[in-house]
Amino acid sequence: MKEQLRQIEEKAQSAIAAAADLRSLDDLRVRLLGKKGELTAILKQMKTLTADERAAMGQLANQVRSKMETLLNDKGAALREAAQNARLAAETVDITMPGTKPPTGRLHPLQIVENEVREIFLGMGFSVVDGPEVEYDYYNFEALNLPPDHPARDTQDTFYITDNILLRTQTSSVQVHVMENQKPPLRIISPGRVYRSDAVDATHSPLFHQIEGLVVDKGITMADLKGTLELLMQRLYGDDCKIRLRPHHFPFTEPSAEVDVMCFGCHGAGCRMCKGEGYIELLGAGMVHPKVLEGCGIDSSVYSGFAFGLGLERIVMRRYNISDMRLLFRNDMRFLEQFR
Ligand code: 2NL
Repeated sequence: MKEQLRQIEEKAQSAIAAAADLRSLDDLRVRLLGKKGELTAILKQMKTLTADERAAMGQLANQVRSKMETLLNDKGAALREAAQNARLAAETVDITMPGTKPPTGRLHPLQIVENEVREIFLGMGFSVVDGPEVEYDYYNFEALNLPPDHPARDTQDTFYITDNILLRTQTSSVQVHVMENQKPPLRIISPGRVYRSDAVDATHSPLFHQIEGLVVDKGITMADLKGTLELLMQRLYGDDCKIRLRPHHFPFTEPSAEVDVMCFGCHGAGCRMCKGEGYIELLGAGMVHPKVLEGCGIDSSVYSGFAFGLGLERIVMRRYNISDMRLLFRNDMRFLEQFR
């Protein structure tokens, strides 16, 4: 029996030493010390011994048991520490590694230039107003001196929701709302999407962007109009930029003008880009028609104003030398990534 105990201890010692992980060590603990374990089996044979022998054997068995327990516990601690160390090594973060940059978006060229124009006008004391893209016929046409059957409606054919609700063709509609609801002095711009029933080509799109401006106060003249637009163009294209007003007709302004900017290909001398003109047409403007003011409840004998409308696409194409408007709407990343 003594020899058996010695063998159990010897076998246990090498088995514990060989245990590779906590699971097999646990199995081992059950096998060595459990109710069905080898040590228990020996103890069960003790009833065949004399009292003296039993005492001596019991003591020896207890020594073996506590020796095995100590070995099991020590091995358990060693395995746990090794597992912890392996995990720490595996999870080490090298804080000196360069990070992976998430791809950042950037502004669309239309937005870049719109923001620039906004800043220029905010600097001149204008406020920016927004309004609905779905409008009543009244705000898009009638209030702007374009009654039904007016021939100029042909050039601004649009998409109709009902007979008198449509997609706006200009952001003037926003300014009509402002004139109805606020008293002069007014200094506003209204940027936004507008719609026309046009076929798509290199210079046309059924959806495009406009920035309109409106100033109404006592004593506003054509000189204010020219000064304001000249400053805008100098901010956009450089301090030596000049503008030129040519007589034109719009139903909502009188007098009206088309505004040209000096060609920056040739600085006014005439070249291929401006077809020898020295100037390039960029926007339309004029003094707000008295009928438009009166229709909005503004006394045209006290107040006068100027207004202008410019197409954002045209400005952007000029600025970045883009020859086809469709590029602005195609969402091709190779194109869009070029703009800062
Ligand atoms: C163009 C250029 C223009 C206006 C827009 C306007 C707005 C109000 C009153 C009077 Cl509320 N006018 N806007 C004026 C002149 C030109 O846009 O080529 N339009 C067809």
